[in-house]
Amino acid sequence: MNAMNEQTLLSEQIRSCVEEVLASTDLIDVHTHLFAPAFGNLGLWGIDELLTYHYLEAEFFRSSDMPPERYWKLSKTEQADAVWQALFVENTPISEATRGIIAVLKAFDLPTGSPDLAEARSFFRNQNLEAHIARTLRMAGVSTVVMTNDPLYPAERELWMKGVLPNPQFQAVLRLDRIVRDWPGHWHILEKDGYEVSSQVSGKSVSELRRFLSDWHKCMQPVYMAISLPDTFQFPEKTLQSKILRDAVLPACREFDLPLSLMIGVRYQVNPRIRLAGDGVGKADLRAVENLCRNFPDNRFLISVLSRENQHELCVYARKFSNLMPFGCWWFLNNPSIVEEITRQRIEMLGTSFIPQHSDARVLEQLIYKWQSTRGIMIGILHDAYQRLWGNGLALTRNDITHDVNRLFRANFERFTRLIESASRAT
Ligand code: FIX
Ligand code: ZN
Repeated sequence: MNAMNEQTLLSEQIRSCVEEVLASTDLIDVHTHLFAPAFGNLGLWGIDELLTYHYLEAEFFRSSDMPPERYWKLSKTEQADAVWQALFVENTPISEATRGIIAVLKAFDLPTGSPDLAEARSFFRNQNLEAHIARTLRMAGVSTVVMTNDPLYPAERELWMKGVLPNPQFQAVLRLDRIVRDWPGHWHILEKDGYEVSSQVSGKSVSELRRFLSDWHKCMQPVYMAISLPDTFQFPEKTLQSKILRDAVLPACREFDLPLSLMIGVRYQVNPRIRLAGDGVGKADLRAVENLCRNFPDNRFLISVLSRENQHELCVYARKFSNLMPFGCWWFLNNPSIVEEITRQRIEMLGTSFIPQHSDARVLEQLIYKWQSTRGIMIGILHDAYQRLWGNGLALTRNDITHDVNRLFRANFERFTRLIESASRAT
Protein backbone atom coordinates (compact mmCIF):
# COMPACT_ATOMS: atom_id res chain seq x y z
CA MET A 1 0.00 0.00 0.00
CA ASN A 2 1.30 3.48 -0.86
CA ALA A 3 1.60 4.80 2.73
CA MET A 4 4.41 7.26 1.94
CA ASN A 5 2.71 8.89 -1.10
CA GLU A 6 5.53 7.49 -3.19
CA GLN A 7 5.39 7.95 -6.94
CA THR A 8 3.11 5.22 -8.30
CA LEU A 9 4.29 3.15 -11.27
CA LEU A 10 2.85 3.36 -14.77
CA SER A 11 2.00 0.00 -16.30
CA GLU A 12 4.96 0.21 -18.70
CA GLN A 13 7.35 0.92 -15.80
CA ILE A 14 6.56 -2.25 -13.86
CA ARG A 15 8.85 -4.70 -15.73
CA SER A 16 12.02 -2.59 -15.45
CA CYS A 17 11.23 -1.89 -11.79
CA VAL A 18 10.85 -5.62 -11.06
CA GLU A 19 14.09 -6.31 -12.93
CA GLU A 20 16.02 -3.66 -10.97
CA VAL A 21 14.66 -4.74 -7.61
CA LEU A 22 15.45 -8.42 -8.26
CA ALA A 23 18.95 -7.51 -9.45
CA SER A 24 19.65 -5.28 -6.45
CA THR A 25 18.24 -7.57 -3.74
CA ASP A 26 20.81 -9.91 -2.23
CA LEU A 27 19.16 -13.26 -1.62
CA ILE A 28 19.35 -15.90 1.10
CA ASP A 29 20.01 -19.31 -0.48
CA VAL A 30 18.07 -21.50 1.97
CA HIS A 31 19.45 -24.90 0.90
CA THR A 32 22.84 -25.75 -0.62
CA HIS A 33 25.57 -28.35 -0.26
CA LEU A 34 28.26 -25.65 -0.17
CA PHE A 35 30.70 -25.16 2.69
CA ALA A 36 32.27 -22.12 4.35
CA PRO A 37 36.01 -21.62 3.66
CA ALA A 38 36.80 -23.12 7.07
CA PHE A 39 35.71 -26.54 5.75
CA GLY A 40 38.53 -26.53 3.16
CA ASN A 41 38.28 -29.30 0.55
CA LEU A 42 34.79 -30.30 1.60
CA GLY A 43 33.68 -27.31 -0.44
CA LEU A 44 33.64 -28.06 -4.17
CA TRP A 45 34.56 -25.40 -6.77
CA GLY A 46 36.21 -25.00 -10.16
CA ILE A 47 35.68 -26.38 -13.66
CA ASP A 48 36.34 -30.07 -12.96
CA GLU A 49 33.82 -30.14 -10.09
CA LEU A 50 31.32 -28.18 -12.20
CA LEU A 51 31.54 -30.71 -15.06
CA THR A 52 31.33 -33.78 -12.81
CA TYR A 53 28.17 -32.49 -11.08
CA HIS A 54 25.72 -35.43 -10.90
CA TYR A 55 23.14 -33.56 -13.01
CA LEU A 56 25.74 -33.54 -15.86
CA GLU A 57 26.87 -37.10 -15.20
CA ALA A 58 23.25 -38.26 -15.68
CA GLU A 59 23.24 -36.51 -19.07
CA PHE A 60 26.74 -37.79 -19.91
CA PHE A 61 25.69 -41.42 -19.54
CA ARG A 62 22.93 -40.75 -22.11
CA SER A 63 25.30 -39.23 -24.64
CA SER A 64 28.34 -41.46 -24.21
CA ASP A 65 28.93 -45.18 -24.79
CA MET A 66 31.26 -45.26 -21.79
CA PRO A 67 29.88 -47.67 -19.16
CA PRO A 68 29.59 -46.07 -15.69
CA GLU A 69 32.04 -48.60 -14.25
CA ARG A 70 34.79 -47.31 -16.60
CA TYR A 71 33.85 -43.67 -15.90
CA TRP A 72 34.32 -44.13 -12.14
CA LYS A 73 37.83 -45.49 -12.73
CA LEU A 74 38.88 -42.22 -14.42
CA SER A 75 40.51 -39.36 -12.50
CA LYS A 76 38.38 -36.26 -11.80
CA THR A 77 40.17 -34.41 -14.61
CA GLU A 78 39.64 -37.29 -17.06
CA GLN A 79 35.96 -37.47 -16.07
CA ALA A 80 35.56 -33.71 -16.66
CA ASP A 81 37.28 -34.01 -20.04
CA ALA A 82 34.94 -36.85 -21.01
CA VAL A 83 31.85 -34.87 -19.97
CA TRP A 84 33.07 -31.75 -21.79
CA GLN A 85 33.74 -33.78 -24.95
CA ALA A 86 30.38 -35.59 -24.97
CA LEU A 87 28.06 -32.76 -23.89
CA PHE A 88 29.80 -29.55 -25.03
CA VAL A 89 31.96 -30.55 -28.06
CA GLU A 90 30.07 -33.41 -29.69
CA ASN A 91 26.62 -32.02 -28.77
CA THR A 92 25.00 -28.59 -28.20
CA PRO A 93 24.86 -27.73 -24.47
CA ILE A 94 21.15 -26.90 -24.66
CA SER A 95 19.96 -28.58 -21.43
CA GLU A 96 19.50 -26.55 -18.24
CA ALA A 97 22.55 -28.09 -16.54
CA THR A 98 24.89 -27.74 -19.54
CA ARG A 99 23.72 -24.18 -20.22
CA GLY A 100 24.68 -23.45 -16.63
CA ILE A 101 28.31 -24.28 -17.35
CA ILE A 102 28.34 -21.95 -20.34
CA ALA A 103 26.88 -19.18 -18.17
CA VAL A 104 29.62 -19.66 -15.55
CA LEU A 105 32.41 -19.62 -18.15
CA LYS A 106 30.91 -16.43 -19.62
CA ALA A 107 30.60 -14.83 -16.18
CA PHE A 108 34.37 -15.27 -15.70
CA ASP A 109 35.12 -14.18 -19.30
CA LEU A 110 36.38 -17.67 -20.17
CA PRO A 111 35.96 -19.24 -23.63
CA THR A 112 32.64 -21.11 -23.95
CA GLY A 113 33.29 -22.99 -27.20
CA SER A 114 36.81 -24.26 -26.72
CA PRO A 115 37.65 -27.92 -27.58
CA ASP A 116 39.47 -28.32 -24.24
CA LEU A 117 39.52 -27.01 -20.69
CA ALA A 118 43.12 -25.77 -20.47
CA GLU A 119 42.29 -22.07 -20.14
CA ALA A 120 39.45 -22.65 -17.70
CA ARG A 121 41.63 -24.91 -15.54
CA SER A 122 44.46 -22.39 -15.36
CA PHE A 123 41.97 -19.65 -14.42
CA PHE A 124 40.55 -21.60 -11.50
CA ARG A 125 44.01 -22.83 -10.47
CA ASN A 126 45.03 -19.19 -9.96
CA GLN A 127 42.14 -18.29 -7.68
CA ASN A 128 42.55 -17.55 -3.98
CA LEU A 129 39.69 -19.54 -2.42
CA GLU A 130 38.43 -16.98 0.11
CA ALA A 131 38.52 -14.15 -2.45
CA HIS A 132 36.93 -16.40 -5.06
CA ILE A 133 34.09 -17.37 -2.69
CA ALA A 134 33.41 -13.72 -1.83
CA ARG A 135 33.48 -12.72 -5.50
CA THR A 136 31.21 -15.59 -6.56
CA LEU A 137 28.61 -14.73 -3.90
CA ARG A 138 28.69 -11.10 -5.07
CA MET A 139 28.30 -12.16 -8.71
CA ALA A 140 25.36 -14.41 -7.76
CA GLY A 141 23.73 -11.66 -5.67
CA VAL A 142 23.60 -13.98 -2.64
CA SER A 143 24.34 -12.59 0.83
CA THR A 144 23.83 -15.76 2.84
CA VAL A 145 24.28 -19.43 1.97
CA VAL A 146 22.65 -22.16 4.05
CA MET A 147 24.83 -25.28 4.19
CA THR A 148 23.89 -28.95 4.70
CA ASN A 149 25.84 -30.35 7.65
CA ASP A 150 25.84 -34.03 8.50
CA PRO A 151 27.07 -34.77 12.05
CA LEU A 152 27.74 -38.38 11.07
CA TYR A 153 29.76 -37.67 7.92
CA PRO A 154 33.31 -38.51 9.15
CA ALA A 155 35.30 -35.79 7.33
CA GLU A 156 32.86 -33.09 8.37
CA ARG A 157 32.19 -34.16 11.96
CA GLU A 158 35.97 -34.19 12.58
CA LEU A 159 36.10 -30.49 11.65
CA TRP A 160 33.13 -29.59 13.83
CA MET A 161 34.62 -31.50 16.76
CA LYS A 162 37.87 -29.55 16.33
CA GLY A 163 35.76 -26.36 16.43
CA VAL A 164 34.61 -24.31 13.43
CA LEU A 165 34.26 -20.55 13.84
CA PRO A 166 30.77 -19.36 12.87
CA ASN A 167 30.66 -17.55 9.50
CA PRO A 168 27.54 -15.34 9.13
CA GLN A 169 27.62 -15.80 5.35
CA PHE A 170 27.43 -19.58 5.74
CA GLN A 171 24.65 -20.74 8.05
CA ALA A 172 24.63 -24.32 9.31
CA VAL A 173 21.85 -26.91 9.11
CA LEU A 174 21.68 -30.10 11.20
CA ARG A 175 21.01 -32.77 8.59
CA LEU A 176 19.60 -35.97 10.09
CA ASP A 177 19.06 -38.35 7.17
CA ARG A 178 21.36 -41.10 8.52
CA ILE A 179 19.77 -41.02 12.00
CA VAL A 180 16.13 -40.80 10.94
CA ARG A 181 16.14 -42.82 7.70
CA ASP A 182 18.82 -45.39 8.57
CA TRP A 183 19.01 -45.77 12.33
CA PRO A 184 19.98 -49.49 12.05
CA GLY A 185 23.04 -48.47 10.06
CA HIS A 186 24.12 -45.58 12.28
CA TRP A 187 23.01 -45.92 15.94
CA HIS A 188 26.35 -47.54 16.82
CA ILE A 189 28.17 -44.28 15.90
CA LEU A 190 26.21 -42.47 18.62
CA GLU A 191 26.94 -45.33 21.02
CA LYS A 192 30.65 -44.98 20.25
CA ASP A 193 30.30 -41.25 20.99
CA GLY A 194 29.06 -42.20 24.46
CA TYR A 195 25.30 -41.92 23.98
CA GLU A 196 23.37 -44.80 25.60
CA VAL A 197 21.25 -45.66 22.60
CA SER A 198 20.08 -49.03 21.30
CA SER A 199 19.20 -50.48 17.92
CA GLN A 200 15.50 -50.51 18.90
CA VAL A 201 15.47 -46.94 20.28
CA SER A 202 14.50 -48.42 23.65
CA GLY A 203 15.51 -47.60 27.22
CA LYS A 204 17.36 -44.28 27.46
CA SER A 205 17.66 -43.98 23.66
CA VAL A 206 15.17 -41.13 23.25
CA SER A 207 16.63 -38.94 26.00
CA GLU A 208 20.14 -39.78 24.74
CA LEU A 209 19.10 -38.83 21.21
CA ARG A 210 17.82 -35.54 22.62
CA ARG A 211 21.20 -35.07 24.27
CA PHE A 212 22.93 -35.80 20.93
CA LEU A 213 20.74 -33.22 19.17
CA SER A 214 21.35 -30.73 21.96
CA ASP A 215 25.14 -31.21 21.73
CA TRP A 216 25.14 -30.71 17.95
CA HIS A 217 22.79 -27.75 18.27
CA LYS A 218 25.34 -26.12 20.58
CA CYS A 219 28.19 -27.04 18.22
CA MET A 220 26.63 -25.99 14.90
CA GLN A 221 24.09 -23.32 15.89
CA PRO A 222 21.93 -24.52 12.99
CA VAL A 223 19.16 -22.37 11.47
CA TYR A 224 16.99 -25.49 11.03
CA MET A 225 17.13 -29.28 11.18
CA ALA A 226 16.56 -31.20 7.94
CA ILE A 227 15.79 -34.62 6.48
CA SER A 228 15.20 -35.81 2.94
CA LEU A 229 12.58 -38.54 2.69
CA PRO A 230 11.41 -41.08 0.11
CA ASP A 231 8.18 -40.93 -1.89
CA THR A 232 6.90 -43.71 0.42
CA PHE A 233 7.21 -41.51 3.54
CA GLN A 234 4.34 -42.01 5.95
CA PHE A 235 3.66 -40.38 9.33
CA PRO A 236 2.72 -41.58 11.83
CA GLU A 237 3.58 -45.22 11.41
CA LYS A 238 4.88 -48.03 13.61
CA THR A 239 8.55 -47.58 12.72
CA LEU A 240 11.78 -46.48 14.38
CA GLN A 241 11.79 -43.56 11.93
CA SER A 242 8.40 -42.31 13.13
CA LYS A 243 9.40 -42.78 16.77
CA ILE A 244 12.66 -40.85 16.36
CA LEU A 245 10.82 -38.04 14.58
CA ARG A 246 7.97 -37.87 17.12
CA ASP A 247 9.92 -38.40 20.35
CA ALA A 248 13.32 -36.83 19.62
CA VAL A 249 13.54 -34.59 16.55
CA LEU A 250 10.23 -32.69 16.82
CA PRO A 251 10.63 -32.02 20.57
CA ALA A 252 14.24 -30.88 20.00
CA CYS A 253 13.06 -28.48 17.29
CA ARG A 254 10.51 -27.04 19.70
CA GLU A 255 13.13 -26.78 22.47
CA PHE A 256 15.53 -24.86 20.21
CA ASP A 257 12.73 -22.99 18.40
CA LEU A 258 13.92 -24.32 15.03
CA PRO A 259 11.94 -25.37 11.96
CA LEU A 260 12.24 -28.91 10.65
CA SER A 261 12.86 -29.08 6.90
CA LEU A 262 11.38 -32.08 5.13
CA MET A 263 12.38 -32.71 1.52
CA ILE A 264 10.02 -35.43 0.35
CA GLY A 265 9.73 -37.59 -2.76
CA VAL A 266 13.08 -39.20 -3.58
CA ARG A 267 13.30 -42.71 -5.00
CA TYR A 268 16.82 -43.38 -3.80
CA GLN A 269 19.27 -45.10 -6.10
CA VAL A 270 16.92 -46.35 -8.79
CA ASN A 271 20.14 -46.83 -10.79
CA PRO A 272 23.05 -47.34 -8.36
CA ARG A 273 25.54 -47.71 -11.24
CA ILE A 274 25.53 -43.92 -11.73
CA ARG A 275 25.86 -43.14 -8.00
CA LEU A 276 24.59 -39.65 -6.94
CA ALA A 277 23.03 -39.30 -10.38
CA GLY A 278 21.11 -42.51 -9.72
CA ASP A 279 18.30 -41.07 -7.54
CA GLY A 280 14.79 -40.72 -8.98
CA VAL A 281 11.45 -39.17 -8.04
CA GLY A 282 8.07 -40.50 -6.96
CA LYS A 283 4.74 -38.95 -6.06
CA ALA A 284 4.39 -38.92 -2.29
CA ASP A 285 1.31 -39.22 -0.08
CA LEU A 286 1.29 -35.76 1.51
CA ARG A 287 -1.12 -36.81 4.24
CA ALA A 288 2.07 -37.32 6.27
CA VAL A 289 2.61 -33.56 6.00
CA GLU A 290 -1.02 -32.95 6.95
CA ASN A 291 -0.65 -35.12 10.06
CA LEU A 292 2.61 -33.44 11.10
CA CYS A 293 1.32 -29.88 10.67
CA ARG A 294 -1.99 -30.60 12.41
CA ASN A 295 -0.71 -32.75 15.26
CA PHE A 296 2.39 -30.62 15.99
CA PRO A 297 1.11 -27.02 15.78
CA ASP A 298 4.09 -25.75 17.81
CA ASN A 299 6.53 -27.10 15.26
CA ARG A 300 7.34 -25.23 12.05
CA PHE A 301 7.91 -27.17 8.85
CA LEU A 302 10.00 -26.01 5.87
CA ILE A 303 8.73 -28.31 3.12
CA SER A 304 9.94 -29.03 -0.39
CA VAL A 305 8.46 -31.85 -2.46
CA LEU A 306 10.24 -33.40 -5.42
CA SER A 307 7.34 -34.60 -7.55
CA ARG A 308 5.63 -32.16 -9.92
CA GLU A 309 2.37 -33.93 -9.14
CA ASN A 310 2.62 -33.01 -5.44
CA GLN A 311 3.01 -29.24 -5.92
CA HIS A 312 -0.67 -28.22 -5.95
CA GLU A 313 -1.42 -30.31 -2.84
CA LEU A 314 1.48 -28.68 -1.02
CA CYS A 315 0.11 -25.26 -1.92
CA VAL A 316 -3.30 -26.23 -0.57
CA TYR A 317 -1.78 -27.57 2.67
CA ALA A 318 0.13 -24.30 3.05
CA ARG A 319 -3.24 -22.51 2.94
CA LYS A 320 -4.41 -24.74 5.79
CA PHE A 321 -1.34 -24.61 8.04
CA SER A 322 0.62 -21.43 8.86
CA ASN A 323 3.32 -23.64 10.41
CA LEU A 324 4.08 -24.92 6.89
CA MET A 325 6.45 -22.91 4.67
CA PRO A 326 6.81 -24.27 1.13
CA PHE A 327 10.23 -23.66 -0.35
CA GLY A 328 12.07 -24.16 -3.62
CA CYS A 329 11.63 -25.96 -6.89
CA TRP A 330 13.85 -28.83 -5.83
CA TRP A 331 16.28 -30.85 -8.03
CA PHE A 332 14.37 -32.30 -11.06
CA LEU A 333 11.92 -29.39 -10.75
CA ASN A 334 14.63 -26.75 -11.13
CA ASN A 335 13.93 -26.23 -14.84
CA PRO A 336 12.45 -22.97 -16.22
CA SER A 337 9.22 -24.50 -17.58
CA ILE A 338 8.44 -26.20 -14.23
CA VAL A 339 9.68 -23.34 -12.02
CA GLU A 340 7.29 -21.07 -13.97
CA GLU A 341 4.34 -23.38 -13.41
CA ILE A 342 5.01 -23.96 -9.71
CA THR A 343 5.81 -20.33 -8.87
CA ARG A 344 2.79 -18.86 -10.71
CA GLN A 345 0.57 -21.33 -8.89
CA ARG A 346 2.10 -20.41 -5.52
CA ILE A 347 1.67 -16.67 -6.12
CA GLU A 348 -1.96 -17.20 -7.11
CA MET A 349 -2.64 -19.35 -4.01
CA LEU A 350 -0.20 -17.98 -1.38
CA GLY A 351 0.57 -14.41 -2.45
CA THR A 352 4.16 -13.77 -1.28
CA SER A 353 4.01 -16.11 1.77
CA PHE A 354 6.41 -18.75 0.40
CA ILE A 355 10.11 -19.17 -0.49
CA PRO A 356 10.30 -19.48 -4.30
CA GLN A 357 13.68 -21.10 -4.77
CA HIS A 358 16.92 -22.48 -3.38
CA SER A 359 19.92 -23.40 -5.51
CA ASP A 360 20.86 -26.81 -4.04
CA ALA A 361 24.32 -25.84 -5.31
CA ARG A 362 26.96 -28.54 -4.76
CA VAL A 363 29.70 -26.57 -6.53
CA LEU A 364 30.36 -22.91 -5.62
CA GLU A 365 30.10 -21.32 -9.06
CA GLN A 366 26.69 -22.95 -9.65
CA LEU A 367 25.29 -20.10 -7.54
CA ILE A 368 25.93 -17.78 -10.50
CA TYR A 369 23.78 -19.54 -13.09
CA LYS A 370 21.15 -20.97 -10.75
CA TRP A 371 20.30 -17.50 -9.42
CA GLN A 372 20.70 -15.86 -12.85
CA SER A 373 18.09 -18.35 -14.10
CA THR A 374 15.76 -17.84 -11.12
CA ARG A 375 15.92 -14.03 -11.34
CA GLY A 376 15.23 -14.27 -15.08
CA ILE A 377 12.15 -16.42 -14.52
CA MET A 378 10.89 -14.28 -11.61
CA ILE A 379 10.93 -11.09 -13.75
CA GLY A 380 8.20 -12.45 -16.04
CA ILE A 381 6.17 -14.04 -13.25
CA LEU A 382 6.14 -10.97 -10.98
CA HIS A 383 5.60 -8.59 -13.92
CA ASP A 384 2.51 -10.54 -15.04
CA ALA A 385 1.13 -10.70 -11.48
CA TYR A 386 1.63 -6.94 -10.94
CA GLN A 387 0.15 -6.12 -14.36
CA ARG A 388 -2.98 -8.03 -13.39
CA LEU A 389 -3.10 -6.19 -10.05
CA TRP A 390 -2.52 -2.85 -11.78
CA GLY A 391 -5.35 -3.77 -14.19
CA ASN A 392 -7.59 -4.45 -11.19
CA GLY A 393 -6.97 -0.88 -10.12
CA LEU A 394 -4.19 -0.84 -7.49
CA ALA A 395 -1.61 1.96 -7.72
CA LEU A 396 1.73 0.13 -7.30
CA THR A 397 4.97 1.65 -6.05
CA ARG A 398 8.60 0.60 -6.17
CA ASN A 399 8.40 0.14 -2.41
CA ASP A 400 5.66 -2.47 -2.82
CA ILE A 401 7.82 -4.46 -5.22
CA THR A 402 10.92 -4.10 -3.01
CA HIS A 403 8.90 -5.29 -0.03
CA ASP A 404 7.58 -8.33 -1.91
CA VAL A 405 10.94 -9.41 -3.36
CA ASN A 406 12.57 -9.00 0.03
CA ARG A 407 9.83 -11.05 1.62
CA LEU A 408 10.07 -13.87 -0.97
CA PHE A 409 13.85 -14.17 -0.96
CA ARG A 410 14.80 -13.03 2.59
CA ALA A 411 12.15 -12.12 5.17
CA ASN A 412 10.02 -15.29 4.92
CA PHE A 413 13.09 -17.39 5.73
CA GLU A 414 14.44 -14.98 8.36
CA ARG A 415 11.06 -14.91 10.12
CA PHE A 416 10.41 -18.65 9.86
CA THR A 417 13.87 -19.53 11.21
CA ARG A 418 14.04 -16.60 13.63
CA LEU A 419 17.39 -15.92 11.91
CA ILE A 420 17.07 -12.18 12.55
CA GLU A 421 16.47 -12.61 16.30
CA SER A 422 19.30 -15.15 16.66
CA ALA A 423 21.64 -12.84 14.71
CA SER A 424 20.77 -9.88 17.00
CA ARG A 425 21.18 -12.18 20.02
CA ALA A 426 24.66 -13.22 18.75
CA THR A 427 25.92 -9.59 18.43
O1 FIX B 1 18.74 -34.39 -0.37
C1 FIX B 1 19.19 -33.37 -0.90
O2 FIX B 1 19.58 -32.39 -0.25
C2 FIX B 1 19.27 -33.33 -2.41
O3 FIX B 1 19.25 -32.01 -2.81
C3 FIX B 1 20.55 -33.98 -2.87
O4 FIX B 1 20.67 -35.21 -2.29
C4 FIX B 1 20.62 -34.16 -4.38
O5 FIX B 1 21.65 -35.07 -4.68
C5 FIX B 1 20.90 -32.89 -5.10
O6 FIX B 1 22.02 -32.47 -5.22
C6 FIX B 1 19.79 -32.16 -5.66
O7 FIX B 1 19.96 -31.09 -6.27
ZN1 ZN C 1 20.09 -30.76 -1.46
